[in-house]
Amino acid sequence: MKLGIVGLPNVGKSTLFNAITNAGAQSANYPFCTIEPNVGIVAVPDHRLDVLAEMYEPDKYTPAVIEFVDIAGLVKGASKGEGLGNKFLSHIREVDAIVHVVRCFTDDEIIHVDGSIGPKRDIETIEYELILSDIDIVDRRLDRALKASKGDKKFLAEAEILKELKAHLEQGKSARSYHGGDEADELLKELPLLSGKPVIYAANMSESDFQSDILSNPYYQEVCEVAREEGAEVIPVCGKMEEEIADMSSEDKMMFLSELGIQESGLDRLIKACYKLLGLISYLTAGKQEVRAWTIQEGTKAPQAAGKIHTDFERGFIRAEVVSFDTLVECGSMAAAKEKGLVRSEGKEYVMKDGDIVLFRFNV
Ligand SMILES: Nc1nc2c(ncn2[C@@H]2O[C@H](COP(=O)(O)OP(=O)(O)OP(=O)(O)O)[C@@H](O)[C@H]2O)c(=O)[nH]1
Ligand SMILES: [Mg+2]
Repeated sequence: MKLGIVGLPNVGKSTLFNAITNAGAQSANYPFCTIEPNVGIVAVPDHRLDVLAEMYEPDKYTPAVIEFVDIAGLVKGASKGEGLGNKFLSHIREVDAIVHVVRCFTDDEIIHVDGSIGPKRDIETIEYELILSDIDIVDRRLDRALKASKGDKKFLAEAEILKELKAHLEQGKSARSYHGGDEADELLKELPLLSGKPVIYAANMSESDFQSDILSNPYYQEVCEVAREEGAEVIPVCGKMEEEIADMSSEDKMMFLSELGIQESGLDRLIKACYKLLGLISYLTAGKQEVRAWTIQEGTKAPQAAGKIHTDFERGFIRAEVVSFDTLVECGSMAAAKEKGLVRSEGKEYVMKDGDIVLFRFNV
Protein backbone atom coordinates (compact mmCIF):
# COMPACT_ATOMS: atom_id res chain seq x y z
CA MET A 1 0.00 0.00 0.00
CA LYS A 2 1.56 3.23 -1.18
CA LEU A 3 0.67 6.89 -0.86
CA GLY A 4 1.84 9.41 -3.42
CA ILE A 5 2.75 12.93 -2.36
CA VAL A 6 1.33 15.09 -5.12
CA GLY A 7 1.08 18.84 -5.74
CA LEU A 8 2.32 21.79 -7.77
CA PRO A 9 6.10 22.35 -8.00
CA ASN A 10 7.76 24.03 -5.01
CA VAL A 11 4.88 23.64 -2.55
CA GLY A 12 6.91 21.63 -0.04
CA LYS A 13 6.35 18.03 -1.08
CA SER A 14 9.97 16.92 -0.71
CA THR A 15 10.30 18.85 2.55
CA LEU A 16 7.34 16.93 3.90
CA PHE A 17 8.66 13.69 2.47
CA ASN A 18 12.01 14.28 4.15
CA ALA A 19 10.29 14.81 7.42
CA ILE A 20 8.23 11.67 6.88
CA THR A 21 11.09 9.41 6.02
CA ASN A 22 14.09 11.27 7.26
CA ALA A 23 15.50 9.94 4.04
CA GLY A 24 17.19 13.14 2.93
CA ALA A 25 15.54 13.44 -0.47
CA GLN A 26 16.83 16.57 -2.11
CA SER A 27 14.77 19.67 -1.46
CA ALA A 28 15.69 22.99 -2.97
CA ASN A 29 14.11 26.22 -4.05
CA TYR A 30 13.59 25.49 -7.70
CA PRO A 31 10.87 23.65 -9.58
CA PHE A 32 11.52 20.07 -10.66
CA CYS A 33 14.03 19.39 -7.97
CA THR A 34 12.48 15.96 -7.63
CA ILE A 35 12.77 14.00 -10.87
CA GLU A 36 12.63 10.36 -9.90
CA PRO A 37 10.09 9.44 -7.28
CA ASN A 38 11.62 8.72 -3.92
CA VAL A 39 10.13 6.01 -1.86
CA GLY A 40 10.19 6.08 1.91
CA ILE A 41 8.78 3.91 4.62
CA VAL A 42 7.47 5.36 7.84
CA ALA A 43 6.22 3.96 11.14
CA VAL A 44 2.57 4.63 11.94
CA PRO A 45 2.46 6.31 15.36
CA ASP A 46 0.44 4.18 17.78
CA HIS A 47 0.34 5.05 21.48
CA ARG A 48 -1.16 1.63 22.23
CA LEU A 49 2.15 0.00 21.40
CA ASP A 50 3.89 2.28 23.89
CA VAL A 51 1.47 1.23 26.60
CA LEU A 52 2.01 -2.44 25.74
CA ALA A 53 5.76 -1.94 25.74
CA GLU A 54 5.54 -0.58 29.27
CA MET A 55 3.49 -3.61 30.32
CA TYR A 56 5.67 -6.26 28.70
CA GLU A 57 9.13 -4.68 28.46
CA PRO A 58 9.65 -6.56 25.21
CA ASP A 59 12.93 -7.23 23.41
CA LYS A 60 11.46 -5.92 20.19
CA TYR A 61 9.04 -3.14 19.26
CA THR A 62 7.55 -3.27 15.79
CA PRO A 63 5.07 -0.63 14.62
CA ALA A 64 2.98 -0.76 11.46
CA VAL A 65 4.49 1.02 8.47
CA ILE A 66 3.24 2.69 5.33
CA GLU A 67 5.04 3.68 2.19
CA PHE A 68 5.19 7.17 0.74
CA VAL A 69 6.34 8.18 -2.70
CA ASP A 70 7.61 11.71 -3.29
CA ILE A 71 6.38 12.57 -6.77
CA ALA A 72 7.69 15.50 -8.80
CA GLY A 73 5.55 18.62 -9.15
CA LEU A 74 2.71 18.51 -11.61
CA VAL A 75 2.14 21.51 -13.89
CA LYS A 76 -0.57 22.71 -16.23
CA GLY A 77 -0.54 20.63 -19.39
CA ALA A 78 0.99 17.57 -17.74
CA SER A 79 -1.75 15.37 -19.17
CA LYS A 80 -0.66 16.57 -22.61
CA GLY A 81 2.98 15.86 -21.86
CA GLU A 82 4.02 19.31 -20.56
CA GLY A 83 6.75 19.51 -17.96
CA LEU A 84 7.64 15.95 -17.21
CA GLY A 85 3.97 15.24 -17.80
CA ASN A 86 3.19 11.67 -18.59
CA LYS A 87 5.95 10.33 -16.43
CA PHE A 88 4.51 12.03 -13.34
CA LEU A 89 1.06 10.78 -14.14
CA SER A 90 2.35 7.23 -14.40
CA HIS A 91 3.93 7.59 -10.96
CA ILE A 92 0.58 8.67 -9.56
CA ARG A 93 -1.09 5.72 -11.25
CA GLU A 94 1.02 3.34 -9.18
CA VAL A 95 -0.10 4.60 -5.78
CA ASP A 96 -3.20 3.59 -3.81
CA ALA A 97 -4.01 7.03 -2.44
CA ILE A 98 -2.90 10.62 -2.77
CA VAL A 99 -1.57 13.15 -0.28
CA HIS A 100 -2.22 16.42 -2.06
CA VAL A 101 0.14 19.07 -0.66
CA VAL A 102 -1.26 22.58 -0.99
CA ARG A 103 0.86 25.66 -0.38
CA CYS A 104 -0.67 27.80 2.34
CA PHE A 105 2.55 29.44 3.52
CA THR A 106 3.63 32.93 2.50
CA ASP A 107 7.31 33.38 1.80
CA ASP A 108 8.50 35.83 -0.84
CA GLU A 109 11.74 33.89 -1.18
CA ILE A 110 9.95 30.79 -2.42
CA ILE A 111 8.72 30.95 -6.00
CA HIS A 112 5.12 29.96 -6.70
CA VAL A 113 4.64 28.69 -10.27
CA ASP A 114 1.51 30.81 -10.65
CA GLY A 115 2.95 33.89 -8.95
CA SER A 116 0.70 33.98 -5.89
CA ILE A 117 -0.76 31.83 -3.12
CA GLY A 118 -4.11 30.40 -4.19
CA PRO A 119 -5.07 27.09 -2.59
CA LYS A 120 -8.36 26.63 -4.44
CA ARG A 121 -6.83 27.48 -7.82
CA ASP A 122 -3.83 25.22 -7.12
CA ILE A 123 -6.00 22.26 -6.19
CA GLU A 124 -8.07 22.76 -9.33
CA THR A 125 -4.94 22.91 -11.50
CA ILE A 126 -3.82 19.53 -10.25
CA GLU A 127 -7.26 17.94 -10.32
CA TYR A 128 -7.79 19.21 -13.83
CA GLU A 129 -4.68 17.42 -15.11
CA LEU A 130 -5.74 14.20 -13.42
CA ILE A 131 -9.23 14.55 -14.85
CA LEU A 132 -7.95 15.22 -18.39
CA SER A 133 -5.83 12.12 -18.26
CA ASP A 134 -8.86 10.18 -16.98
CA ILE A 135 -11.03 11.41 -19.85
CA ASP A 136 -8.56 9.80 -22.28
CA ILE A 137 -8.86 6.49 -20.47
CA VAL A 138 -12.65 6.62 -20.31
CA ASP A 139 -12.77 7.54 -24.01
CA ARG A 140 -10.71 4.53 -25.00
CA ARG A 141 -12.79 2.21 -22.87
CA LEU A 142 -15.97 3.72 -24.30
CA ASP A 143 -14.78 3.01 -27.86
CA ARG A 144 -14.11 -0.57 -26.91
CA ALA A 145 -17.49 -0.99 -25.22
CA LEU A 146 -19.33 0.47 -28.22
CA LYS A 147 -17.54 -1.87 -30.62
CA ALA A 148 -18.17 -4.88 -28.38
CA SER A 149 -21.84 -3.95 -27.97
CA LYS A 150 -22.43 -4.74 -31.65
CA GLY A 151 -21.78 -8.39 -30.87
CA ASP A 152 -22.96 -8.48 -27.29
CA LYS A 153 -25.73 -6.26 -25.96
CA LYS A 154 -24.45 -6.41 -22.38
CA PHE A 155 -21.74 -3.88 -23.31
CA LEU A 156 -24.43 -1.28 -23.99
CA ALA A 157 -25.00 -0.81 -20.26
CA GLU A 158 -21.26 -0.34 -19.76
CA ALA A 159 -21.16 2.22 -22.57
CA GLU A 160 -24.00 4.15 -20.94
CA ILE A 161 -22.13 4.36 -17.65
CA LEU A 162 -18.96 5.42 -19.42
CA LYS A 163 -20.82 8.19 -21.27
CA GLU A 164 -22.22 9.47 -18.00
CA LEU A 165 -18.83 9.30 -16.32
CA LYS A 166 -17.23 11.13 -19.22
CA ALA A 167 -19.82 13.91 -19.02
CA HIS A 168 -19.13 14.16 -15.28
CA LEU A 169 -15.37 14.45 -15.84
CA GLU A 170 -15.88 16.98 -18.63
CA GLN A 171 -17.55 19.26 -16.12
CA GLY A 172 -14.22 19.33 -14.30
CA LYS A 173 -15.44 16.99 -11.57
CA SER A 174 -13.27 14.16 -10.25
CA ALA A 175 -14.10 10.47 -10.67
CA ARG A 176 -14.02 10.38 -6.86
CA SER A 177 -17.21 12.44 -6.80
CA TYR A 178 -19.04 10.33 -9.39
CA HIS A 179 -21.73 8.10 -7.93
CA GLY A 180 -23.59 6.09 -10.54
CA GLY A 181 -24.81 3.06 -8.60
CA ASP A 182 -23.40 -0.40 -7.95
CA GLU A 183 -22.65 -1.30 -11.54
CA ALA A 184 -20.80 1.96 -12.04
CA ASP A 185 -18.82 1.37 -8.85
CA GLU A 186 -17.73 -2.04 -10.13
CA LEU A 187 -16.64 -0.57 -13.44
CA LEU A 188 -14.75 2.24 -11.70
CA LYS A 189 -12.74 -0.33 -9.76
CA GLU A 190 -11.48 -1.74 -13.05
CA LEU A 191 -10.50 1.60 -14.54
CA PRO A 192 -7.09 2.97 -13.55
CA LEU A 193 -8.39 6.51 -13.01
CA LEU A 194 -6.25 9.07 -11.21
CA SER A 195 -8.98 11.40 -10.02
CA GLY A 196 -10.74 8.42 -8.46
CA LYS A 197 -8.01 7.69 -5.95
CA PRO A 198 -8.74 8.54 -2.32
CA VAL A 199 -7.18 11.84 -1.31
CA ILE A 200 -6.10 13.71 1.80
CA TYR A 201 -5.12 17.36 1.66
CA ALA A 202 -2.01 18.48 3.52
CA ALA A 203 -2.25 22.24 4.01
CA ASN A 204 1.38 23.35 4.24
CA MET A 205 1.31 26.32 6.63
CA SER A 206 3.86 28.90 7.73
CA GLU A 207 5.47 28.23 11.06
CA SER A 208 3.76 31.23 12.68
CA ASP A 209 0.34 30.39 11.19
CA PHE A 210 0.69 26.78 12.30
CA GLN A 211 1.29 27.86 15.87
CA SER A 212 -1.55 30.37 16.01
CA ASP A 213 -5.24 29.93 15.26
CA ILE A 214 -5.17 27.61 12.26
CA LEU A 215 -8.94 27.45 11.89
CA SER A 216 -9.27 31.14 11.11
CA ASN A 217 -6.49 31.08 8.53
CA PRO A 218 -8.06 32.02 5.15
CA TYR A 219 -5.76 29.74 3.12
CA TYR A 220 -6.52 26.79 5.34
CA GLN A 221 -10.23 27.59 5.08
CA GLU A 222 -9.98 27.59 1.31
CA VAL A 223 -8.52 24.08 1.32
CA CYS A 224 -11.24 22.94 3.74
CA GLU A 225 -13.94 24.30 1.47
CA VAL A 226 -12.73 22.28 -1.50
CA ALA A 227 -12.22 19.20 0.65
CA ARG A 228 -15.69 19.42 2.17
CA GLU A 229 -17.29 19.11 -1.28
CA GLU A 230 -15.39 15.87 -1.82
CA GLY A 231 -15.78 14.56 1.70
CA ALA A 232 -11.98 14.58 2.04
CA GLU A 233 -9.92 15.31 5.12
CA VAL A 234 -7.51 18.25 5.54
CA ILE A 235 -4.49 18.00 7.81
CA PRO A 236 -2.59 21.20 8.58
CA VAL A 237 1.18 20.70 8.61
CA CYS A 238 4.24 22.89 8.66
CA GLY A 239 6.71 21.15 6.40
CA LYS A 240 9.67 23.20 7.57
CA MET A 241 9.02 22.63 11.23
CA GLU A 242 8.29 18.95 10.67
CA GLU A 243 11.61 18.59 8.91
CA GLU A 244 13.36 20.14 11.91
CA ILE A 245 11.67 17.96 14.50
CA ALA A 246 11.89 14.75 12.49
CA ASP A 247 15.42 14.17 13.78
CA MET A 248 14.57 14.74 17.43
CA SER A 249 14.22 11.95 19.97
CA SER A 250 10.59 11.33 20.93
CA GLU A 251 11.10 13.01 24.35
CA ASP A 252 12.64 16.12 22.80
CA LYS A 253 9.89 16.22 20.22
CA MET A 254 7.18 16.00 22.87
CA MET A 255 8.82 18.77 24.85
CA PHE A 256 9.19 20.96 21.78
CA LEU A 257 5.55 20.47 20.80
CA SER A 258 4.16 21.01 24.29
CA GLU A 259 6.07 24.30 24.51
CA LEU A 260 4.15 25.35 21.42
CA GLY A 261 0.92 24.09 22.93
CA ILE A 262 0.56 21.32 20.32
CA GLN A 263 -0.26 17.76 21.34
CA GLU A 264 0.63 15.92 18.22
CA SER A 265 2.79 16.92 15.28
CA GLY A 266 1.00 17.59 12.01
CA LEU A 267 3.01 14.81 10.48
CA ASP A 268 1.91 12.19 13.00
CA ARG A 269 -1.68 13.19 12.38
CA LEU A 270 -1.12 13.00 8.65
CA ILE A 271 0.42 9.54 8.77
CA LYS A 272 -2.43 8.20 10.90
CA ALA A 273 -5.01 9.76 8.62
CA CYS A 274 -3.28 8.18 5.60
CA TYR A 275 -3.41 4.75 7.20
CA LYS A 276 -7.14 5.18 7.66
CA LEU A 277 -7.57 6.55 4.15
CA LEU A 278 -6.11 3.31 2.80
CA GLY A 279 -8.74 1.38 4.76
CA LEU A 280 -6.11 -0.12 7.03
CA ILE A 281 -6.36 -1.06 10.69
CA SER A 282 -3.94 -2.72 13.14
CA TYR A 283 -4.30 -5.66 15.43
CA LEU A 284 -1.66 -6.08 18.08
CA THR A 285 0.35 -8.93 19.51
CA ALA A 286 2.11 -8.55 22.83
CA GLY A 287 4.61 -10.63 24.73
CA LYS A 288 8.05 -10.58 26.28
CA GLN A 289 9.66 -11.16 22.89
CA GLU A 290 7.88 -8.52 20.92
CA VAL A 291 5.03 -6.05 20.87
CA ARG A 292 3.88 -5.53 17.37
CA ALA A 293 1.20 -3.96 15.22
CA TRP A 294 -0.01 -5.98 12.22
CA THR A 295 -1.60 -4.24 9.30
CA ILE A 296 -4.82 -5.59 7.84
CA GLN A 297 -7.55 -4.25 5.61
CA GLU A 298 -10.69 -3.25 7.49
CA GLY A 299 -13.16 -6.15 7.41
CA THR A 300 -10.51 -8.89 7.50
CA LYS A 301 -11.57 -12.07 9.30
CA ALA A 302 -9.49 -13.78 11.99
CA PRO A 303 -7.89 -16.58 9.89
CA GLN A 304 -6.70 -14.19 7.17
CA ALA A 305 -5.41 -11.81 9.83
CA ALA A 306 -3.50 -14.72 11.38
CA GLY A 307 -2.06 -15.44 7.93
CA LYS A 308 -0.21 -12.12 8.12
CA ILE A 309 1.98 -13.59 10.83
CA HIS A 310 2.49 -16.94 9.13
CA THR A 311 0.63 -18.92 6.48
CA ASP A 312 0.53 -21.86 8.95
CA PHE A 313 -1.50 -19.72 11.32
CA GLU A 314 -4.15 -19.34 8.63
CA ARG A 315 -4.02 -22.92 7.37
CA GLY A 316 -4.26 -24.45 10.83
CA PHE A 317 -6.41 -21.76 12.42
CA ILE A 318 -8.36 -22.99 15.45
CA ARG A 319 -9.40 -19.82 17.25
CA ALA A 320 -8.26 -16.36 18.26
CA GLU A 321 -8.06 -15.21 21.85
CA VAL A 322 -8.97 -11.56 21.73
CA VAL A 323 -9.14 -8.66 24.13
CA SER A 324 -9.57 -5.06 23.11
CA PHE A 325 -6.81 -2.64 23.99
CA ASP A 326 -9.14 -0.53 26.15
CA THR A 327 -10.30 -3.57 28.13
CA LEU A 328 -6.73 -4.67 28.72
CA VAL A 329 -5.79 -1.23 30.01
CA GLU A 330 -8.85 -1.17 32.31
CA CYS A 331 -7.88 -4.55 33.74
CA GLY A 332 -4.23 -3.60 34.12
CA SER A 333 -2.78 -6.87 32.83
CA MET A 334 -3.55 -9.83 30.58
CA ALA A 335 -3.78 -12.12 33.61
CA ALA A 336 -6.38 -9.87 35.21
CA ALA A 337 -8.36 -9.67 31.96
CA LYS A 338 -8.39 -13.47 31.74
CA GLU A 339 -9.46 -13.83 35.34
CA LYS A 340 -12.43 -11.56 34.72
CA GLY A 341 -13.35 -13.63 31.67
CA LEU A 342 -12.81 -10.69 29.34
CA VAL A 343 -10.47 -12.46 26.91
CA ARG A 344 -12.84 -13.75 24.26
CA SER A 345 -12.47 -16.85 22.18
CA GLU A 346 -13.31 -16.02 18.55
CA GLY A 347 -13.76 -18.33 15.58
CA LYS A 348 -13.24 -18.31 11.82
CA GLU A 349 -15.96 -15.76 11.09
CA TYR A 350 -14.74 -13.13 13.52
CA VAL A 351 -14.12 -9.76 11.87
CA MET A 352 -11.02 -8.18 13.36
CA LYS A 353 -11.24 -4.76 14.98
CA ASP A 354 -8.66 -2.03 15.23
CA GLY A 355 -6.73 -2.38 18.50
CA ASP A 356 -7.61 -6.03 19.12
CA ILE A 357 -4.86 -7.73 21.09
CA VAL A 358 -4.69 -11.26 19.81
CA LEU A 359 -3.20 -14.66 20.46
CA PHE A 360 -3.88 -17.14 17.67
CA ARG A 361 -4.32 -20.85 18.37
CA PHE A 362 -3.46 -23.08 15.44
CA ASN A 363 -2.59 -26.64 14.59
CA VAL A 364 -0.79 -27.88 11.49
N1 LIG B 1 8.64 29.15 4.45
C1 LIG B 1 8.44 27.87 4.18
N2 LIG B 1 9.16 27.33 3.19
C2 LIG B 1 8.92 26.03 2.91
C3 LIG B 1 7.98 25.23 3.63
N3 LIG B 1 7.99 23.99 3.10
C4 LIG B 1 8.89 24.01 2.09
N4 LIG B 1 9.47 25.23 1.97
C5 LIG B 1 10.53 25.65 1.03
O1 LIG B 1 10.01 25.61 -0.31
C6 LIG B 1 11.04 25.20 -1.23
C7 LIG B 1 10.53 24.04 -2.06
O2 LIG B 1 10.33 22.92 -1.22
P1 LIG B 1 10.36 21.43 -1.77
O3 LIG B 1 9.99 20.57 -0.62
O4 LIG B 1 11.60 21.15 -2.51
O5 LIG B 1 9.13 21.52 -2.81
P2 LIG B 1 8.56 20.40 -3.81
O6 LIG B 1 7.07 20.55 -3.73
O7 LIG B 1 9.12 19.09 -3.49
O8 LIG B 1 9.06 20.93 -5.23
P3 LIG B 1 9.29 20.09 -6.60
O9 LIG B 1 9.93 18.81 -6.27
O10 LIG B 1 10.14 21.00 -7.40
O11 LIG B 1 7.94 19.94 -7.21
C8 LIG B 1 12.26 24.84 -0.38
O12 LIG B 1 13.15 25.95 -0.43
C9 LIG B 1 11.69 24.66 1.01
O13 LIG B 1 12.61 24.97 2.02
C10 LIG B 1 7.27 25.85 4.70
O14 LIG B 1 6.45 25.23 5.39
N5 LIG B 1 7.54 27.18 4.92
MG1 LIG C 1 10.19 17.77 -4.65
